[in-house]
Amino acid sequence: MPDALGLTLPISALGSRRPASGSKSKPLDAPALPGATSDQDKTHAKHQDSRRYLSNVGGRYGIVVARFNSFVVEALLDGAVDALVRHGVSRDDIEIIRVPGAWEMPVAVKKVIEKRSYDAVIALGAVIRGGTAHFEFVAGEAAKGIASVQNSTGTPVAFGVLTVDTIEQAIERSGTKAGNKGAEAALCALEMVSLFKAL
Ligand code: INI
Repeated sequence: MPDALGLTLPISALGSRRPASGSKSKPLDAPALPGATSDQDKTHAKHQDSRRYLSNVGGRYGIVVARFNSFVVEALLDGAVDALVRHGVSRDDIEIIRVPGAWEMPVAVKKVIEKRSYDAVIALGAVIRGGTAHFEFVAGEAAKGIASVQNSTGTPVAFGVLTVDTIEQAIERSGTKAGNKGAEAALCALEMVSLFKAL
């Protein structure tokens, strides 16, 4: 095939993103993510698209926040709101709903989904083992309950509930050396909304 200089290039020199002549595969119209190989690019093209455009996702979000261990959870909330707003979500499209503790989160998330029909919900809390003998119950039921609500309603519910052994570990994950799990949960919510729009 002649190039701009009139030279003939082999098909392989055109790069892996152009389908071979006669191939039924569609050309990909978006650039590959840095580091993606051609095989990854083809296999995960749709998935990658849903990650690519997080800035234009939009959508409406409910954030269900536990008051227990609020010194940590409020930092998760700051991280989550910051991540949503930085990716273009309007503050008017974010509602914050507070509940007493992680135990109350599943039923609250379910009610919020039923009454508000958000595109996604973000559940934020912190269950710290050192703080209670019933850690296993609270953490286990919060996780199971939230998963169950997500699966039964079909609305994405990002799990931003820390389940850690110590207060130090909680602090590490709420905006210090291990990042901010609230912000990470918000990015997951954005990605799921983007994905569901694209499907
Ligand atoms: N709730 C939490 O969110 N985190 C905890 O670490 C915690 N501890 O340790 O007990 C906790 N307990 C409260 C629980 O979630 C309920 O609010 C309470 O049992 C009333 O139903």
